[in-house]
Amino acid sequence: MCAQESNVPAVTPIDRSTLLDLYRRMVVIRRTEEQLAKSHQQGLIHGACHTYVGEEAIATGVCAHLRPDDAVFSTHRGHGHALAKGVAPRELIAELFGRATGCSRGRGGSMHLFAPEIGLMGTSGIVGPCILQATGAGYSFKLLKTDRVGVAFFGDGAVNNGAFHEGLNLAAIYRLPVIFVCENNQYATEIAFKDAAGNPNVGERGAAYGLSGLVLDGNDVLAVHQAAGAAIARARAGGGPTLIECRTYRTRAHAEGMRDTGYRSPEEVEQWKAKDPIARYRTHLTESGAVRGEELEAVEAEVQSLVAEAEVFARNSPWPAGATACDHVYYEPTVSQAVAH
Ligand SMILES: Cc1ncc(C[n+]2csc(CCOP(=O)(O)OP(=O)(O)O)c2C)c(N)n1
Repeated sequence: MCAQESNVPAVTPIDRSTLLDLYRRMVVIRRTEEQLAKSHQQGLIHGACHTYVGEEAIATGVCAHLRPDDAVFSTHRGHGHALAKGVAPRELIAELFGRATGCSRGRGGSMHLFAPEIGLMGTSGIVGPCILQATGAGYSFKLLKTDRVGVAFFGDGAVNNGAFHEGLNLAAIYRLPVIFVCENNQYATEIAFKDAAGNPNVGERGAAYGLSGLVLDGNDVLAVHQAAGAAIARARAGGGPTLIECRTYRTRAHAEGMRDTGYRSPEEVEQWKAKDPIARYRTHLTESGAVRGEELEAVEAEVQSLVAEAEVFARNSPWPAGATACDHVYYEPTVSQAVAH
């Protein structure tokens, strides 16, 4: 737990079905990522594949509070955000396999996941702009007088980018309904954040822009769920933006197939594996008596078959037809929209 966690409101009780749902969402992300890592080794994924293994508590805790009409913008490490926002494993795996049944119809691959119908407004291989896109979404939600929120997920590698400064400043000026979630996994590829930041306390930077900033244990799904819930409720009620720094760790290489030595020690990786968010949560649930071990095993078994079926679905899906290469690339208004314009 980090010192600034005193900013987090007192924990309110969560009902059993939500407790189980949080567990299931994390397990869906973990098993899907493990499958994708295997598929990458088999040559089924064309292009990069950055997994979210070790960071599942963050997307899960935040997205549990979001509605389909809230907008999420994410990064190159976006599989977990897509799944937590509601993309089905089969649509995610098919997308990474480049198939027509993928969430971006096979056009995007790992780093360009879109499902606007459920508010996944895009993941991006460019570090930083998701902060500005979420700020823009928040601006439009405010102009439209809705209670919708924009959420940006980004890594520590994005916080010394100008987009961070511009987005947080604008959101604070207009008190926009935006949640800025920094997933501080301590490294940007092979650069340690402590060597790249004059002030490595990201949550503290919120005060410099005039908005609330928190630092959380990002491997504690209940802490993330609690803090994100309060921040999202405040944003919906017109209370403005929040910056949430979640301290976490990626336990696999930066991307599948990349070397994972020379910049961090095996001991450090092992120390973080011992803080695995899913194992920790499982222990908490069973030891507190909130949920029985058999219930969690049933969830594991259900998710295992879900992901296995999703992989078969993706592998058997067709490639996009050549004649459709230009479809789904630009916005295509319907006839009535075109007339209205
Ligand atoms: C604007 C920009 N600069 C550099 C890169 C190259 N790049 C790809 S991933 C990455 C590291 C990102 O680290 P972080 O934001 O902390 O996310 P993480 O990979 O740790 O989840 C970099 C520098 C890029 N994609 N975009």
